[in-house]
Amino acid sequence: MASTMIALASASLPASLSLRNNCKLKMKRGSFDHNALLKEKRNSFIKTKSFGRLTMVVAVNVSRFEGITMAPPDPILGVSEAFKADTNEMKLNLGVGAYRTEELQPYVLNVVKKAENLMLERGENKEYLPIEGLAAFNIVTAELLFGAANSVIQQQRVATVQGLSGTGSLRLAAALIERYFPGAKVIMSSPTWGNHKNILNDAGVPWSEYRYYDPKTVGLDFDGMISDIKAAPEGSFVLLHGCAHNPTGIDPTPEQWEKIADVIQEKNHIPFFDVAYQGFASGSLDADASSVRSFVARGMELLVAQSYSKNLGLYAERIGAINVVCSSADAAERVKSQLKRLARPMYSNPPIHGARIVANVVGNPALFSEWKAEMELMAGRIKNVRQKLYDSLSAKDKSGKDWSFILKQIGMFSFTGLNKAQSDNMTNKWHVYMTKDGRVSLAGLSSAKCEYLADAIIDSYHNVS
Ligand code: KET
Repeated sequence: MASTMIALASASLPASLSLRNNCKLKMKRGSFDHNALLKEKRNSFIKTKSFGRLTMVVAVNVSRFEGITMAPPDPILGVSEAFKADTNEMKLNLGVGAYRTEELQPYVLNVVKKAENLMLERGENKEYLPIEGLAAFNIVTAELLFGAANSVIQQQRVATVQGLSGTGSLRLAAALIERYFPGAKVIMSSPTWGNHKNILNDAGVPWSEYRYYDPKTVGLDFDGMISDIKAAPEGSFVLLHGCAHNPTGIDPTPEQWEKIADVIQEKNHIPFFDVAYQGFASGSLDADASSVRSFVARGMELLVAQSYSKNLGLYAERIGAINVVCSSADAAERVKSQLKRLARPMYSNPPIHGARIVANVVGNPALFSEWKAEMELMAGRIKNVRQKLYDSLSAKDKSGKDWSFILKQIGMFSFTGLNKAQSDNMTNKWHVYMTKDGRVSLAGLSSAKCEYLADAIIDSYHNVS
């Protein structure tokens, strides 16, 4: 914290000195207001020193940022910080959704390494990208999402802008909603990824929740979801997880998706998809895009934020995109121009490295099929530990509790149903780091640790209320 030293009074100089915004000490030749100084001293750590007729006032540790309070740790990324600080050797980080190997090490995909080698060989430069990002990336990312043969692509009805991964793309979409649909509400699932609320709050977009998770069935509250979407003001944006719903791991069935689309169309709502796990729900990139594609096939206008953090393991490269499907190419062009206008003062233009990796992997048939195989391996490893965790829980828990909901969930996570106190016990007693809503990232679990995790869950579930 900054320290300030101020000469307050000298024999010859009258002075009027503002120490803090709300305090002024007036002085005349050779004298000054001791009472005011004493008062200020009490309020702001001021010390005085006298040297004959010269009085020094020393203000220590007075910060202009004193009014700023400590922010709480982030509910997800804060967990990784706490994990790092733990020295227990049994510790497990099941907080953030980040893929680990069986050895619990971070994983850089082989196709990513190959794409980076290609980039080095080509000696590409580091010039600024245009505001909308790398053209080759924007083409392949929309194709990966909608399918290259999709009419929205053929008819150039998609405004695609490269974003700062999923979060930055969602933030750009939120800024577009705030500017061009003032007062429109975003409705989101209860629960949802915690950052959705932060993103909309910071963009000044009003939001509310629709029912999604039913703790009684540990499944989807489909009727609640439908009636809440129906009840939302006409023309609301409906935030939907394209696949592998975070944190519940519960997705609507294809038939349920159709009904959701029906209600959204009836109410003139606009679907707003968050696709952060394409490939991680089923292991197939195409299957995981089917919800979005079925809405597009109905001719609906919609928004889709994409992320390559998980499926290409490009977490820190911050690569993703916002896609706005419009009813005409002309509208798409105008939307794109406004997305660029919103991006320019926020971050000017996006980073190039991740965009080149994606463009190289998706745009190169050999690397693309290699990626799909690696994707299946990652998704498969998670399915294995999911099964093993279920087996361990069922074998060890003699209470007769049915743990089969774990097998019904998909994607990187399992929503265990543990409450905050039980999740605290997982961390404090068992050194298992997870989010306080009871979510564990199975992508951070190895087969070797399944039994240990099952012991921790059983203890927390039965012995902590
Ligand atoms: N959407 C969802 C649903 C999501 O889970 C994440 C990340 C993102 C978007 C954004 O990811 P990005 O890295 O900006 O592309 N979720 C994990 C990490 C995080 O919270 O930032 C998580 O839930 O653990």
